[in-house]
Order: sequence, then structure tokens, then C-alpha cells
Amino acid sequence: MSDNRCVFVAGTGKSGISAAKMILKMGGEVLLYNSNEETDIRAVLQNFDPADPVKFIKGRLYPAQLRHVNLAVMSPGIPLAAPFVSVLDQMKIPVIGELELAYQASKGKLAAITGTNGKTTTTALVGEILKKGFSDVHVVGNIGNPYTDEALETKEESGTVVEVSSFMLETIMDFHPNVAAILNITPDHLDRHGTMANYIRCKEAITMNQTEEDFLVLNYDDAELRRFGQSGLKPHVIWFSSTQEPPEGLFLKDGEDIFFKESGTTTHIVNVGELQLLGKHNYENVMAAVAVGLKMGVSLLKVIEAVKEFKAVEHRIEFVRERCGVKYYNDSKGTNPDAAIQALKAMPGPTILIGGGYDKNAEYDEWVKLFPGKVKHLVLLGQTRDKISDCCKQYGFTEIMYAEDMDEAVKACASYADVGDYVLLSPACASWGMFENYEERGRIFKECVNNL
Ligand code: UMA
Repeated sequence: MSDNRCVFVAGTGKSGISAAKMILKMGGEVLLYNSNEETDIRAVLQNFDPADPVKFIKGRLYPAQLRHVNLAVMSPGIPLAAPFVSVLDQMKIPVIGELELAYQASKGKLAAITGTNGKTTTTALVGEILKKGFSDVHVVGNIGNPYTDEALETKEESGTVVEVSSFMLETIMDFHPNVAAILNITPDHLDRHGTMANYIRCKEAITMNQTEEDFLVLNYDDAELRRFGQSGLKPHVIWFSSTQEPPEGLFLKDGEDIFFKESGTTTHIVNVGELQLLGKHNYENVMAAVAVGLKMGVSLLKVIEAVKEFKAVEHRIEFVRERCGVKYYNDSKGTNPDAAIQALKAMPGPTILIGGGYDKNAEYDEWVKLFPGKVKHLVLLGQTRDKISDCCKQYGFTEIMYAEDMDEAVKACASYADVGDYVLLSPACASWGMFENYEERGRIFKECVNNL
């Protein structure tokens, strides 16, 4: 980046601040922007040294403010349909995402993980696998650690794994992982992408710059991904399946053992009893992570070692505590019905469930259909309470109560639960409206559980 480069950075969350810092380190100037008039300028600028060439603007954007700008970098949470983006277009300023900015500056081998559900667990596990085979490892992206925070620290010998959201994939250009994985595609973020077809297109873009030397790990049980993997893509496709034996790749046999089949040889990887993770969806995450780890060049023995050592990530079917014979699990990352289905299926016994939150235009039928016989009580929070409750009634499930906050919800669960029951926070909805993000929701749940 040349010294006179001025970069417009849209968004002042984690990614915007990190992207701005990276641009400064590279000798550029930053014009930081937030379209929200209420943004606290001082709080934003506290992230920088007063001598740094950073200006901050907010509210409506005007072409005259962009006269010296050569490039615009978007935070993932900002849709390209945001009104200010038309001003960037009018000024013919190229627009890339924070992911692309980081990619362009990074070195070494790169693995990228996307999918509707399971990507954080898979990314974290790939990170642990890479630590067994690389001297320098970076675990970045949607997992909560902006890629721009670490991109300049990567070296030729580094191994990086990036968790990639559909939001990030909207604004890539040259992004080219050596190994990519798409874990599954089920409806999510339709409020942003509009249609399922658009959402699928974003996810599948993870492979758009891959070549014959690269690898793409895909879920054989997902009809869309199977079709995609069989459509003559450039990278080598490696399948994983929890229901059947694919032509090549990883599979779960009899719900018990994971095998890897390649070039006519089948190798036993692990018995699921040796894993510290619960649920079939987690076995799928493990299979995907094993495939990614092996193709990043880590030896089979080291991969197996890492898989056996790995524990659940915070907020993903995370065990909180056992109290009076009742086990409490935090799955605050269950922000869509499909994730919540996986978590509920992973509960080995009768469950008191906390659900509800911000409405992402999701349909709850498939989730609710699981309730009879499995969920003893449903405690609902947030904007989607009526929508979920109406859906439950359609399927004959009426054991529902509304809670005003997490403390009330947890106390209600404790009063409903008997010895041997499970209490699960897995809301099937985003946290916005009641909480800053799913992490805050999960932390507050854990506090309430620990205060019981
Ligand atoms: N803003 C505007 N104008 C708009 C919209 C937003 O100025 O029209 C501003 C907001 O005020 C905010 C910024 O733009 O300052 C947007 O920030 P952001 O939402 O991108 O948040 P970050 O803190 O940068 O976090 C992002 C990811 N957030 C989203 O994609 C919504 C984080 O994923 C990610 O961990 C982080 O980058 C680091 O890479 C979170 C997430 O919810 C966990 N992801 C979704 C998911 O997992 O389902 C995709």
C-alpha cells in the first residue's frame, strides 16, 4: 500500500477498528465511518493514537467527503444494500470486505470454514490441529477475532484458519484458501440475503478462486452441497457424511466410528466415545476438521491426537453445571432453527428449553416438531415469542411460558426440572433486541445458572 493511500473503513465494531489499525500499520490513512448519527466519536477514536492519520465521520455520507479515498473496506455486518454504499459507487471507489483486506496481506497456508452451523467449533478444532503441525498458527474471522488483527503477523510458515460468514463472502475478490470447507447450508440470514439462492451463492463463493491444487471439503448428506461438489469444480472435493459411505472422504459408521477413505484405503480415525463433544452434528464438525487438517498437511497421528483432546467451544452446547441432578447447557450460539435442532437432539434426556429472541424471518416448524416427547417446558424470551408460541400450538405443544428476562427464564427452568432432566438455552433466534450479541446472552445465562 502506498503512503498516500486513503482508505474508507465502514463500521466501527471489531472489524472496522482492526481494519483501520492494519491500514495504519501499512502506512495508509483512514477515513472511518459509521452511518449511525448516535455513534460516540470519542469512544471510537480512543482506539487510536492522537497522532494517527485517522478521521471519523458519521451519519449521511456525501461524495465530497470521499475526494481522496482510493478504497473502501466494509465490516461484515454492513449489507451492500446500505444506502451509503451508493455514494461509494457514484465515486467509483472499489469496495472490498475486511476479510479480503486481510487476505491480501497474509502469508502462509490458509484454511477457510463456512456453513450455516458448526463453523466456529470446526474452526476452533482446525486451529488445535494446525498447532500440532505448524510453528505459527492463527485462528481468525467470524469466531470473534478479526482477520485484519493478525494478517500482518503471518509468515510463509504460518498456518491460518479463518471462520467465514456469508456476510464476509459478499465482498471477496481474490480470497483464495488452500483448503476450504462448507459444512452445511440451511436457511439463515434471509433478512439480509433476501432469498435462499442468494445465500447459497454467497457460501459457495468460498471456492471461487480455488484451483486444481486446492481442496474443498463438503457435506455429502446436504443435497445442495452434493450437487455443487459434483458440478465439475476445480479443487479436489473431499466429502464427509454421518449417514453413508461417500466415494472418497470421511464417514461415520453405525453412529460409532469415524473412518477416512482415500485412494482405496480406509483408515479408522476415532470412536465417538473418545471425543469430548456431544451430538451427531459435532461428529460432522470433527470429520470436516479432520479433512481440513490432513489437507493442510498435518499428519494423521497428530490430527487424531488433537481431535481427542478437543473440548466444546463456549456457547455451543457448553456444559455449565449440574445442580440437584439437573444438567444445564449453554447453546447461545443456537441462533437459527437448524442449530437449535442439533442442540436439542444432542440432549440425552427430557429437556426444559429456553428459546426466542430477535426475528430473522425464520420458520420454526422443524424445530418445534421435535418438542413433543422431548421438551417438558418451553420458556420463551424476546420478539419472536408469539411467533414461536403460535407455531407450537399448531403441533399440539402447549407447555409454554413467557419470561421477561434471562434470570426469570432460568429460575422457571429450575422450578420445572426434575432429577435427570436437562436445561438448555438454545434460542433458534439471534440475541439482538435483548442482548448485545449471543456471547453476552450466553454469559448472562451462565451467571443466572451459577447463581441458582
Ligand atoms: N453499521 C453502519 N451502517 C450500517 C450497518 C452497520 O455504519 O448500515 C456499523 C455498525 O454500527 C457497526 C458496524 O457497522 O459499527 C458493523 O459491525 P459488524 O456488525 O460487522 O460487527 P463487528 O464487531 O465488526 O463483528 C464482525 C462480525 N459481525 C457480524 O457479522 C454481524 C462478527 O461475527 C465477527 O466475530 C467479527 O466481525 C470478527 O470477524 C458475529 C456474528 O454475529 C459473531 N456473525 C454472524 C453469525 O455468526 O451468524 C454472521
